[in-house]
Amino acid sequence: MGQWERFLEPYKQAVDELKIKLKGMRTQYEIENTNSPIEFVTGRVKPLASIYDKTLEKGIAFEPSSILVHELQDIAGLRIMCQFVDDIETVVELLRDRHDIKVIEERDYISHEKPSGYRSYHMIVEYPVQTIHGKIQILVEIQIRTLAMNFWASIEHSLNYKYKGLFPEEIKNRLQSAAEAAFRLDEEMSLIRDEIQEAQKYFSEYKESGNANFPSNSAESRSKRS
Ligand code: 0O2
Ligand code: 0O2
Repeated sequence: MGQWERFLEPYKQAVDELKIKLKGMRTQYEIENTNSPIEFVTGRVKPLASIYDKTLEKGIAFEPSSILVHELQDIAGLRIMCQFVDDIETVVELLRDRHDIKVIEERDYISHEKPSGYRSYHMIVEYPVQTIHGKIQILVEIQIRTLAMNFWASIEHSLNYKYKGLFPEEIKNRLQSAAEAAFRLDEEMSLIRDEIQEAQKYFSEYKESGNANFPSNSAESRSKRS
């Protein structure tokens, strides 16, 4: 197990560092009192059991090697959740502009959803990790998706695990139509985006105020702010 621990440590470091940096972007929007395109961020190093499954699937040896690094580009994985579909493009631009990561590949499963119904924007980036033996470049997969896309993907992922990818036809069809429903939900929410964001701003001001002397209805607050 020692060799895996040594191999995976820089991946863990990359995930931890990037999680802090991405959460920092969200905090900066909050400080500037601007709606953040990032709702929340999660990250993980692929568990050994999943790495093992993938090596079987790809027909490569289950051992730390350059082939493994090349074939499994999501050993380090970050996921960025957004409220609105348009936020995804904003986050992608923010990531492209960063000097601490180099974008290697982008996959747009939003305009081109997978046959399963899966939607998400994927970026494979290179991120430098400083080890005691010097700098190494780590490949990281960043998945960017809306809350609705995330809801669908989490459910489908669990079902996929249960059925080992061999869905009964009815479940497969229902999942595809649920994916379309999730996408329509995103579209509907985008139509009232301004209204939602104004309400969210009002709510966070309300929470920060500790209630003291805070206008008791949103109409009053809106008229004061305009
Ligand atoms: P805060 O202050 O709540 O944002 P971690 O190691 O805990 O930072 P991990 O293990 O990669 O992160 O993922 P985890 O624990 O599943 O969730 C990461 C963060 O996302 C947590 O916040 C969760 O509260 C937040 N989160 C998870 N699901 C949702 C959700 O559906 N909506 C929202 N808004 N947030 C969610 P933090 O980082 O602990 O701190
Ligand atoms: P996990 O458990 O999330 O780590 P490959 O990695 O070779 O299978 P490819 O084409 O290189 O596939 O990568 P792709 O398809 O761009 O991205 C793979 C990851 O995207 C998956 O990782 C999932 O996280 C997610 N994903 C892709 N398609 C689907 C889908 O139909 N449903 C769900 N729920 N997620 C999907 P893993 O390793 O498969 O799983």
